[in-house]
Amino acid sequence: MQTGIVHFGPGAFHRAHQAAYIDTILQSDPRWGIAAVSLRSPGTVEALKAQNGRYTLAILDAETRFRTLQAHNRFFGPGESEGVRALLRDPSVRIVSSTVTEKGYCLSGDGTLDLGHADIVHDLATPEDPVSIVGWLALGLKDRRDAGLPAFTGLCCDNMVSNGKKLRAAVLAYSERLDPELARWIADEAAFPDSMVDSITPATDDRLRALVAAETGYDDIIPVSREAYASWVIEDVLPEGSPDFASAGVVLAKDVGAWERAKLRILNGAHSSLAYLGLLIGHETVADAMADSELAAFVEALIRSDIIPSLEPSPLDLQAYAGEILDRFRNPAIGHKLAQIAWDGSQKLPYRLLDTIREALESGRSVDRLAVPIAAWILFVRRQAHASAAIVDPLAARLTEIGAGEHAAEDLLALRQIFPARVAEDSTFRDAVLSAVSAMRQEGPRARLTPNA
Ligand code: CS2
Repeated sequence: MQTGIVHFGPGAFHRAHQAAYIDTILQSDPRWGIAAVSLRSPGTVEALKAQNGRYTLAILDAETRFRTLQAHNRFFGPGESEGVRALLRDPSVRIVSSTVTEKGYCLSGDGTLDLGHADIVHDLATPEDPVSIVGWLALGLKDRRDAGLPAFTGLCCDNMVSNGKKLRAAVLAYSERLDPELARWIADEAAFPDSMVDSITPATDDRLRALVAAETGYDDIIPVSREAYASWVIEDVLPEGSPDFASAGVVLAKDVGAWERAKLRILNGAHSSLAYLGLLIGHETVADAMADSELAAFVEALIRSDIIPSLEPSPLDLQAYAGEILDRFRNPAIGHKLAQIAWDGSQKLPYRLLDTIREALESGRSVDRLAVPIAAWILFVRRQAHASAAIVDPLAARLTEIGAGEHAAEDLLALRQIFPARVAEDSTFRDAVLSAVSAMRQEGPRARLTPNA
């Protein structure tokens, strides 16, 4: 197996999703082994290396299946940046992909590079020793240009709308500061396809390790699990000499936007709504929340009556797609923790719910129901802050401070990194959120689940 892909962020989602597709491609084309890069946290890479890249993918659904994957053949952890740099210069590497979560791209609330972000400030000061994915892509591409080699493709696999365009714009804005010639070269030579990635993948825990050991006899430290469903749509701008993604079932499309928006707004929007409402009610997993008929009916109404209208017209059959997603949420085998979905709300709400709300406001549709999950997020932040419980979020310190204060709802809505002015300053939206917050504080988290309540 050779190495043709370098991947930053080899967490559970990457290993359950992209690596499973690449593992299929590798059956007939050995050029596309993946180098796993995790320069900040050693855990996964060390374990992957110790297992020689081999681990188990447990498919937990109507049927349970186990698949052994072995798509990674190089491993880079903290302190191994030189090796990564050398590999990025290797012309056999054609794809540099990433799953570093939304916050890993160092973007501002408007989706452009945050030049004041500590990692970007660091990388601009020491561009030969970057810490951010943006800095790494720019350095790798600079080395390629200097060596007269073709550019590699930057493939973002995180849940952001227009993820490739955002990554491209971020890399260009960063390079422009260092070397405008380089920025022009990257703009002309490197592809940054948009992509939509989808498969529900809970975090790995000891229960999964025990299940895998019992069922396969392999004492795997880093198994991953996911549902049977998986999809990957990549914008069809890959240069010649890229892996044959289509041969593994990846859809190559001219315009990924319709898929991205539908997936983020319906699946992820509903997920985050279930997470905050479900946690306030006292549920633990998505399947538990879906077994709560009042909550499930609320989320279904949210999707069908509020989210889908924001996506129309669409080339997709959105009502059918929504039905499939609701069925996937009911999968009892997967044990997907609401707390995991609740992480990083400040990064997720904009793509998942606030874009829908902005469009509803612009079209004069009601935002009463859409305001309920936002109110639930506010009450979740408030509850965590008052209980001195952790908030996992890049804005955690600020959220905890505001959440413990007198005017948590107003002050959270004033955070422009999350709520754009044209949403937060719209009185219809503000009134709807503040009224839901006060009803839910007085009557409990179910106060706004039923219509006309
Ligand atoms: C979830 C996603 O953790 C979360 O926030 O909404 O990871 C979700 O499971 C995936 O996007 C499904 O493709």
